[in-house]
Amino acid sequence: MNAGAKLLVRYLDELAQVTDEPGKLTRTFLSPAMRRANALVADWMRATGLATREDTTGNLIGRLESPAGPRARTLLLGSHLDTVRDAGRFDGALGVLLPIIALAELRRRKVSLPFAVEVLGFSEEEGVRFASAYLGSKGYTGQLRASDLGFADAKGFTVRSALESHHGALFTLPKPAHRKRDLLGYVEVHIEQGPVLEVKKLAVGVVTAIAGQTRAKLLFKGHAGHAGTTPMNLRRDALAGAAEFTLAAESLAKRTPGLVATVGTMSVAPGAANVIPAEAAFSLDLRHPRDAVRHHALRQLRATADRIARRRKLSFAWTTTQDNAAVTCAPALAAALTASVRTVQGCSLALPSGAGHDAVVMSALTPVAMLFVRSRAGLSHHPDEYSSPADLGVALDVLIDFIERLARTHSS
Ligand code: HGY
Ligand code: MN
Ligand code: MN
Repeated sequence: MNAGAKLLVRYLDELAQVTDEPGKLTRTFLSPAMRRANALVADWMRATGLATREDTTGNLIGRLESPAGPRARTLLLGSHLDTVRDAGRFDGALGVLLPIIALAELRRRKVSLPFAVEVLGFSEEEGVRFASAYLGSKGYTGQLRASDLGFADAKGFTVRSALESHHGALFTLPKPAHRKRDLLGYVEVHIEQGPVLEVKKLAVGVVTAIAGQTRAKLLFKGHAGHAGTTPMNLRRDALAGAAEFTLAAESLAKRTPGLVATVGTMSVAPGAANVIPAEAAFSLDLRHPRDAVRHHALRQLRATADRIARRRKLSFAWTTTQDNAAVTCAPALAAALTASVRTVQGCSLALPSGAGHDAVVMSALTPVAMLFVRSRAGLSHHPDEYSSPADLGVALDVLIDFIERLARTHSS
């Protein structure tokens, strides 16, 4: 294992100890653990010669100026530092830490870059706290909207109140961190979170496109009642309605190639074993590589929910909290990344991403490309998420080769 990969493994392990939930890895938007994570990663950035700052959306930014001067364009690298609940230690963190080590290696080799580099640690990609993902990269690219600031977490804090208490100042919607013409592109290294590279026995691959994604909050409302005395035909059971909808979403996805549907959270009120549920509030996550298929599935599921509500005499509400179109990676940037993969790995593989990534949001500001690293058993969003040090070493060599390749072909 090369020295860079060894250091990367150490960084990943150390960062994985920074959590809001002792005994498991959980770091959510602007939490105490996120503050500590930003501080730790900023130390590593500064040790590599990057100037660090945190923007008003809580993103950590490490910047390496170019000897070519302030007019040089900038290459963006990065990923997210927040995690899902009980997460693995690679999702997001890998894409922030690996570029830091790649830049340290280029400095050791005394490689002078004709462009500046920014390593980005986004403050919120998973959408765990506010059910709306990408708040970090939306802030960085000037795509945060007033409607994003109104989402509330489980304790009733809004995005706006969380941001203002984090910084102790009023929050104003940020402008894009850069002008399009000042950027060379955004490259994100990320674990595949799927089985393809493992099946193909490859350490890394290059992403072709990222699936479109819709997330929504759904609410069925019925009527509480006595579980022992209320006849079945007189009930207005909100949880039974939500369960019927969940199975309908699953069966629609099973019969629609490429569609995935997930109900990941469910809360029931009043929540007693002997009371018929009056309310069932739950989430829907719907994805497909083609937007037309996803939009058609959404129409079908809304109609299904309305039918269930009418038949069970329930009320129903649907709030879309996120809707991202599918994104195609920039061919020229992906081709350069593929050339580096071929140089290091001997061959490359192009594959789509079913998972969402900050690259989706970054694509509005600059061309994007992604490098995937093999995930053992395709497992992710789980503490057993794993990529081997050997594969991490391959990814590191690919990014180093890619940056040098860009430097050769680019004069600012
Ligand atoms: O949910 C996703 O696709 C990503 O892990 N945020
Ligand atoms: Mn994730
Ligand atoms: Mn991720």
